[in-house]
Amino acid sequence: MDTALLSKSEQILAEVKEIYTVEDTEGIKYGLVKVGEFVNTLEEYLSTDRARQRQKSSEPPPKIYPPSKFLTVMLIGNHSSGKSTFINWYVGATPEVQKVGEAATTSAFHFVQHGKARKSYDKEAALELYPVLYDKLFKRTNPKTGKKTFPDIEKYFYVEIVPERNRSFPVVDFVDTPGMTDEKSDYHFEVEDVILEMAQHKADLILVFLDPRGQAFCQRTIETAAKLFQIVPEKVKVFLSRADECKSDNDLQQCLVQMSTALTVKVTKLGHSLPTTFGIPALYKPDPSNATTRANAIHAVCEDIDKQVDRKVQRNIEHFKTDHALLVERIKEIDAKDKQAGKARLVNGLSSALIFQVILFTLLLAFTDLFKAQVQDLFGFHKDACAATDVPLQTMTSMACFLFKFSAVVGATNLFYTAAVGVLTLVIFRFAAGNQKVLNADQRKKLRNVQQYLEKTLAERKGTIIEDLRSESVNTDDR
Ligand SMILES: Nc1nc2c(ncn2[C@@H]2O[C@H](COP(=O)(O)OP(=O)(O)OP(=O)(O)O)[C@@H](O)[C@H]2O)c(=O)[nH]1
Ligand SMILES: [Mg+2]
Repeated sequence: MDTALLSKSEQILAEVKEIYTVEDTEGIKYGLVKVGEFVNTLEEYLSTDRARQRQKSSEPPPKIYPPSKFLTVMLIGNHSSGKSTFINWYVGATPEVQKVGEAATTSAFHFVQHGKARKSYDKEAALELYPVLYDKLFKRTNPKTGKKTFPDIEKYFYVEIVPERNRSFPVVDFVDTPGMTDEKSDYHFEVEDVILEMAQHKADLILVFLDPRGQAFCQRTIETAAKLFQIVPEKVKVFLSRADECKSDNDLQQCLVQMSTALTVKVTKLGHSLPTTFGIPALYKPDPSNATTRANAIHAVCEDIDKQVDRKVQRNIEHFKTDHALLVERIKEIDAKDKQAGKARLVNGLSSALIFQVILFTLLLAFTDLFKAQVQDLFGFHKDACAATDVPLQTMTSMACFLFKFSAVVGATNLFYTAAVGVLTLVIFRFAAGNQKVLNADQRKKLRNVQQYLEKTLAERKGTIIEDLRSESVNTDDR
């Protein structure tokens, strides 16, 4: 990573993301996403407690998602309320990234994010850049019908990568949404449902734009905003946009009261109330040629975005710490389960094979004279010798010659029987060892490597990142 041009926040966000996604062909570093998949595979293979628990509750194996290195700011609002204009102003790119105009302009979801070079993606390629959304939105199906919940949604996703470094744009990912009108037929998909999904799974901050001119079209925006206050109240900020167009301060106040009342009514209908800090600040695009002195919240929005970036950095570190700790724990469980399974297999196998041998030996001794004679011959004692007082000594000497005599006593037929009994013993060993699986040499080696990587390399890196964050806070406080 070239860190020369990066701010500390940008650096930490990028580093945490890299920890999740790095792919190292030499097998020295392991992205946590891949480690998660590997751990899932081993848990399923060894049928650990976690895997069985999941099976019982029909839960899929957990998927690890890399935390985004961008703060996602989603803009929603009436059509022509100035959403795209705000993004263009913040990014400051020439030519502008988003199209603007008085007619309904944005009819799809446009992600505008920082990158090394200007690039555009659309359709599935665009959604693939957002793995959480890809899984939660694009791939999601209705369990009853098996049909996609949001059919063709990928047709309405675009990503614009822009190299601009103005304000905090390098760490901000804007989502420009289709302008709202009260005509449902204006959309090819359930815009509101997609916005609510994104609010839960993607957006960190949601800016709702209501413009004075669009009061007639407000209903849909107000309804959606009310629902957002119901599900993610901490993320929502409402603004009266294009405030410079209000003819007088009186008009502006009237607009604010109307909007505030409409929103309060909707939120109350949903059985909720607006946050105590709720207010609708007015904002507009600064225009040097316009001498208006009206208060403009646009700079406060920028400060708020900066604050949210700091929180995002902390959240991502927490996210990493939690995933790291859980993976270390799960790997320890896998290791313990493998050792326990290996031990159980050996004990079961050996004890069953031994019991089989003892039974076989006893039976042969009891029922076959030939075997009896051979055993007596092997161990060098006969009925007469048994009567002698030096039997133990004689037996011990004979035991020492066991192998030598064995080859003489055991003929070809007996050798065949011995082999057969040997194979049978092995079969019994294998059978008695049970179906409990243990890791093979390759799996065990990789597990050891991953464990070492997590417990040593990543643990050290975690310490450095936390230290970096601390020193950054100290520097910021000093300023
Ligand atoms: N005076 C003034 N005009 C603005 C402001 N913001 C946007 N506009 C104008 O309003 C029109 C609509 O702006 P857009 O940014 O396209 O609005 P939008 O919300 O993206 O519209 P849709 O994409 O249709 O939803 C454009 O002509 C802008 O130039 C503002 O703060 N003040
Ligand atoms: Mg637009």
